[in-house]
Amino acid sequence: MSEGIKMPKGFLWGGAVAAHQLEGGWNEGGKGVSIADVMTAGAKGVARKVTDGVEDGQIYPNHWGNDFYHKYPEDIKLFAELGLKCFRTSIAWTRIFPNGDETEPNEAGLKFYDDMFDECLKYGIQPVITLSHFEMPYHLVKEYGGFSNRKVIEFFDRFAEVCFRRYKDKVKYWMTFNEINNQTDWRDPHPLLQDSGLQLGKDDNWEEAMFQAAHYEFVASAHAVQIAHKIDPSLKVGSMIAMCPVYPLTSKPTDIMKAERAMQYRYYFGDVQALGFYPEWITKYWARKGYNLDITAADLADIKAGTVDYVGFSYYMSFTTKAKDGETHFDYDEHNDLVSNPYVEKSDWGWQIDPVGLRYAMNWMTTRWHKPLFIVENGFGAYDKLEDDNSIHDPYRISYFHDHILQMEKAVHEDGVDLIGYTPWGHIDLISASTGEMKKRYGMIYVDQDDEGNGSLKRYKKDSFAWYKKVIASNGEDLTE
Ligand code: P53
Repeated sequence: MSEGIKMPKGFLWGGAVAAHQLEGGWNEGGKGVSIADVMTAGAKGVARKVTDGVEDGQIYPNHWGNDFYHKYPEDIKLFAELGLKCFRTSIAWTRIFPNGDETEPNEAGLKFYDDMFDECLKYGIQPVITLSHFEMPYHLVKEYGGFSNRKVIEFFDRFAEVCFRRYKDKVKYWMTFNEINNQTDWRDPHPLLQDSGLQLGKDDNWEEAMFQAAHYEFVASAHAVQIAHKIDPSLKVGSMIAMCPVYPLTSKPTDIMKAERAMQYRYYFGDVQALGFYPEWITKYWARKGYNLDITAADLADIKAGTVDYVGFSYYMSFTTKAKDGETHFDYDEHNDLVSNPYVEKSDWGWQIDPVGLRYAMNWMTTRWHKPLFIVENGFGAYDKLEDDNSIHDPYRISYFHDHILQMEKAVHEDGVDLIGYTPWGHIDLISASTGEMKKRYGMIYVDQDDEGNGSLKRYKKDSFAWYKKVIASNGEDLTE
């Protein structure tokens, strides 16, 4: 029995990773130090530390990743066997501009991606590329304050232009900033650092700093769209939004209003990048908070002229919120305002599992932004066990994918959502972004390595490999578990 629905011809089934989480080779080929290179190993409930440069005696899991930098021919061969039509990864900014403020790019870094993309294209796999996936050069953080500084827009523009020119014949789909709205959780220093290169002090206003940095990123992203189209009008440049729809806990009108404000707050990033202007509520919000942002008329014109060609998004989970007693502004504080949803289950890391939320989110974004969508991350982080015969049985992952893909197919076939492709996250095991662990695994391909970087680095197929292979081969029709 095949309960799935065939996807339209040319649908891009793929897999997704990010340079710093799998490449390793952190100081090879002239690469500079990135934010990810100064983040230590954390664990479930234990935050990763950020050190002031690379220090002796610390564990930096992104220094080794899963060694894709050396093993990519072997890995891409496995991706081809899986049947991938596309491969989403990022270009490590620090391989191209090691410090970020050079005027000339590093040829060895450019060559690495040329070779790696050629290896993909050899098998008919098209690379889908994120320019900045949580890893700006650490030098830009230290010397310029990351995106708190308007000057960093120029450095990003140069990086983007170099990449578009060099790879325009190999890469059609691009994204500018990974999960640009992750920083709505601005009370946590990590999203601010990963998204915007911000390192703030106790006395800074972190929320205001987030709005300012995000603004400069919107301008940089809008520039990138325009630069790409000038170089080659057929290039498609998308945004990348972390889509966790926020539900009201109950049908109490105040809960509904709270959830509405939460959606406005988490997704104004998408409004700006897809519609080309700031939503009405936000200027009132800034005024009430007394925020004074550097936003010029030229910036707003750029934002309007550089709306994205499509909306790339990640989907792992939904959120739920409720209003506090007596609340009147319904201000959303992501760090403190989320509650548990009694109707859904959670992963071992507490991420709520909600397949229907994916369909809901796809409908919501389509009606609001009217752009093609691209699911560029979706997946289930779990503990896996390598058996004595080198098999890995991961029915939980198959079931997660089954349920989400089915909802995705309904959104396309029943609701008319225009969807470019689907690239599950970490189809090969890699370093977790939030915890730095190896044992929070997403892959269909197992990598034999532990949290400290010990292991044979051998690759093994999990049960989900054969399952996803069949899904792709039937273009989404055969989802039988
Ligand atoms: P890890 C938070 C919430 C949703 C997605 O995450 C997130 C995050 C930040 O960790 O990140 C994306 O590895 C991100 C990837 C990341 C993946 O989700 O923390 O784009 O880099 O690895 C999964 O389990």
